[in-house]
Amino acid sequence: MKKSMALDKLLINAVEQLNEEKVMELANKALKDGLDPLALLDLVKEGVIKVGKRYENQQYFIADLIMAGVIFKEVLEMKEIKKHFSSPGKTKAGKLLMGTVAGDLHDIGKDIFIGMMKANGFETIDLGIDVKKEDFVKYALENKPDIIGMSGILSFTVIMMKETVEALTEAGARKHSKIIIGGSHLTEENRMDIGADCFATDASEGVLICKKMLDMNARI
Ligand code: B12
Repeated sequence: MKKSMALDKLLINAVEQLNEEKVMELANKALKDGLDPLALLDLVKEGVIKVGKRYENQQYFIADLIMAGVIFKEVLEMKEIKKHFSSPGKTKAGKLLMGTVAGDLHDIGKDIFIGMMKANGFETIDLGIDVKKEDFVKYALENKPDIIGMSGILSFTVIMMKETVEALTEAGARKHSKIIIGGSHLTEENRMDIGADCFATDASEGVLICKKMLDMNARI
């Protein structure tokens, strides 16, 4: 137990130091020692939050944010994580249409949510990053998803989310679809202002909420 706590700290540290090689070595070791793949992602997330703080304090620069993203993506490519995020087979729990809203290029949170929804039997359509409200509307009308998910990591994206929700409402896309917004900065107050059906600050919480909305049991 003591040993694994130490590994946790080492891993978070290695991410904060942007030591890619060390992160991968520790991540492999942690999984070999039996760490849950999702717990590993939480540790890496803790590390990149520290990178973000250093950026805010001007100890780190944009190149360092880029490196943090590269490291996170490398962890997401590990076979244990990919396996965890793969679809369980033919089960069709529902359809998710997902994108990061206009003006925002962050896609790691979006990809984790998509992975978890896939693992829960959802068919997923990924619109990518910097998605215009017109595209959310177009693909929502075409695909009639059960859930429309929007990711926004930058604080100002609440404005884009609100405009996108308004456009979806005007186009009648909400007849078939529930809207979930996600991002660590979001609050219930934001959700009400934006007009989404629900919000989550964490991907696994988002899956539970979606399953609940569609009345199913979640497998996280
Ligand atoms: C890596 C990174 C980048 C990379 C992104 C690479 C990529 N492929 O995504 C790059 C270099 C592109 C980048 C750019 C910028 N970034 Co940046 N970036 C980060 C960093 C370090 C990590 C982000 C990350 O991946 N976190 C890990 C994931 C797993 O966490 P997450 O995104 O929050 O997602 C979780 C939840 O939010 C939730 N979730 C997310 N979406 C959804 C959706 C649904 C539906 C659900 C249910 C849940 C959900 O689930 C996820 C898992 O639990 C953060 C620091 C931080 N505190 O997050 C800064 C940060 C987000 N960036 C920041 C800034 C300022 C920028 C730039 C403006 C910098 C600049 N001057 O250019 C640009 C903006 C570019 C743009 N237009 O988007 C600020 C944002 C400040 C703010 N409050 O708005 C942060 C917080 C850093 C800081 N502390 O200052 N960045």
